[in-house]
Amino acid sequence: MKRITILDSHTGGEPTRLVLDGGPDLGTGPLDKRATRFQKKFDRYRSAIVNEPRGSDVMVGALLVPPHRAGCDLGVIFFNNVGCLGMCGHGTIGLVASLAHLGRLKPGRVAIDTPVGAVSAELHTDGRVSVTNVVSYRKAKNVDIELPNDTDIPGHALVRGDIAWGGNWFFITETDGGTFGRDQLDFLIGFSRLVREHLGEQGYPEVDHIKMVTRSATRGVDERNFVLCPGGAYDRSPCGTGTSAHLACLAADGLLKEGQPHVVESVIGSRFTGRFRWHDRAKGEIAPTITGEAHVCAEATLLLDERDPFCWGIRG
Ligand code: PYC
Repeated sequence: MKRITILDSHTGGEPTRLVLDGGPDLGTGPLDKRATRFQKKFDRYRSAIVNEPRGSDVMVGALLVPPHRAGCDLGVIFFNNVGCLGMCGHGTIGLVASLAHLGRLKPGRVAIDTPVGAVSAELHTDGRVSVTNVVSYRKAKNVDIELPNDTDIPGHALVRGDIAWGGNWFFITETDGGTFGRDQLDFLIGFSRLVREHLGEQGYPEVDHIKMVTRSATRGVDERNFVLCPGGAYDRSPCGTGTSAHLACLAADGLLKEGQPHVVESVIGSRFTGRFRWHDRAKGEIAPTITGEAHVCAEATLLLDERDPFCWGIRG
């Protein structure tokens, strides 16, 4: 029987399962190489930890590893129901809150190595966490994606959006119609899946997250969003990497000033506040900071019994 010690948290409703002990030994070296090793040699661990019957499509795993980059205090590889993520904003907030719960972190800053670069997180005395993410930027503005007319989602033949990096690749499309309430989830999921499928066909196969933005009806909230994750689940949190990518677009268009707060609400109403500093204004590169809070919700040991036919998770 294999045992994996975990600590579960959620950040604005989006779960993070931190693996503390019993995960695969990925050796040393740069984290992108270790993430590749994880996927090539130990993918069954990923599935056992986050997939059903122990997890669900919405679960994000966080494997705590020794850092490689100089100056980093710890390293993390995030993963979900289909593979590894470059970075994860809600997951980093969950990681910091979890380590604070264990008494391993005190308020202050921590430097974290990830497969896509170093990020830094600040644990505030009130428990909120601010994550300064990897440098984010817009790669392409006003990309038109053609959808076929014969889908069961009528009236959406052309979708216009930006392609931006925020630690993961996003297609970001804005609309001023729609409340993005939970009653619209079926439409939002179906539509965004269709967009992603056609992005791949139209030359953007790297884009695996779709972010749809609308106005929020809540005073003090700047946008409401819906984010489709690579494995088909939607982000219950306002998505830290998606917010970073969107801040880069707003900054490039002059719609948000350096340091100005931008409050983002998810489809379930949880909130992050984003801000940015210019990293390289001429190149449109920003250093985004996302602030949110996470709550720990379970301390547990996963049991992996080889006699169980679903010991390594139910793979999609
Ligand atoms: O918060 O960056 C994020 C994220 C990515 C996928 C799910 N959450």
